[in-house]
Amino acid sequence: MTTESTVTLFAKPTQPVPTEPAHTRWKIADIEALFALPFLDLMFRAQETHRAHFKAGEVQRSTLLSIKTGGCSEDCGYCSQSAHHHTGLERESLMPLDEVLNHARAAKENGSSRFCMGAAWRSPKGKDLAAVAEMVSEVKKLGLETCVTLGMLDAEQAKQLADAGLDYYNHNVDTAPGHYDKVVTTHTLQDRLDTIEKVREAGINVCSGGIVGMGEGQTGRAALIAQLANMEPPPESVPINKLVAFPGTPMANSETLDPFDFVRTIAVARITMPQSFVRLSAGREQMSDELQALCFMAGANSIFYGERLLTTDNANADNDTRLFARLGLVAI
Ligand code: SAM
Ligand code: DTB
Ligand code: SF4
Repeated sequence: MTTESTVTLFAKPTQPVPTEPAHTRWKIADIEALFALPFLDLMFRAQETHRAHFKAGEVQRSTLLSIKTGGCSEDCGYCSQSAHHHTGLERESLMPLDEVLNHARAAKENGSSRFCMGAAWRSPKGKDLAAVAEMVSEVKKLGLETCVTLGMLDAEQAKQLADAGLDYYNHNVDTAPGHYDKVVTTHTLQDRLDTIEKVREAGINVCSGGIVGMGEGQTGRAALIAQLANMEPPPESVPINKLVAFPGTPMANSETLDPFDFVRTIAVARITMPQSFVRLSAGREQMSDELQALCFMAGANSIFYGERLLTTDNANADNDTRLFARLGLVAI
């Protein structure tokens, strides 16, 4: 039996005391060092990693639909749908199934492979979850992958969604652990991690990422990426959102992030999560074609595709088609 005294007896006196858990794959300092690389060196490493794990130029496309908009009890500082902010957004009830299916059919026709349904809830109630489970199984029948984002889940709810055939659950860690309570006070990062664990245990793929441009700084971005990259395993899908500064939210006047720091975040996500799909997510509408091309160079291999995100406009779909043709990108 190992006792404290035998450990002391056999431990080398010079051995450093570990400061991070043994499973820590990526130390924050190492991620910060990636961020600090000269831009071209970082891009080169990201391309090398990307090409070792994916076919360069293949980009997955997901279409979003807000199935329940506004009136959310949570106070997330970036969100147009929080009842705590005066954003002028109309609160809507859960969208009927036939309307959801019309949107899903259009997404399929336009070439998306995944349909993501989002609801402005802290967590779903029983009858709402049953309705969403039906949406999931009906959307799947159209030959689309399914993703939902409904807030916090308990184990039973995660199982219900898994039984409906859900492919992905989106639940973002959103920002650096040390910055979380400056952004949200009505739930904790630990609440989010608990839901992610339940989703994993139910056998659903995890979609989890964050938002940059909320005053987190480069160290904060490194801590956000560390949080994701050290998950066991890392999320299969990692959306990197650039804050959409929505009028009426506390973050409406946030300082705009240097576009190259956004590209760096994508590159660092690619290097630290080599097998994950890294999604160039919110904020694409404000990005030039050239900036988006840099994001693809940095290893982004997924986008939100279609005219709308949840409550804001997405990049124009016709322009996306042209951009894919101009860059030789292939939708998968
Ligand atoms: N209520 C659920 C939740 O919080 O997980 C699902 C919907 S919530 C709108 C989904 C994600 O959208 C958030 O976690 C956040 O990352 C992203 N998001 C919301 N508003 C955003 C904004 N203004 N800019 C960028 N991303 C945003
Ligand atoms: C994610 O990471 N980004 C999407 C999706 N998951 C649900 C949402 C972006 C929302 C952008 C602001 C809006 O349209 O309300
Ligand atoms: Fe609600 Fe989600 Fe918006 Fe937070 S991010 S206010 S939980 S809809």
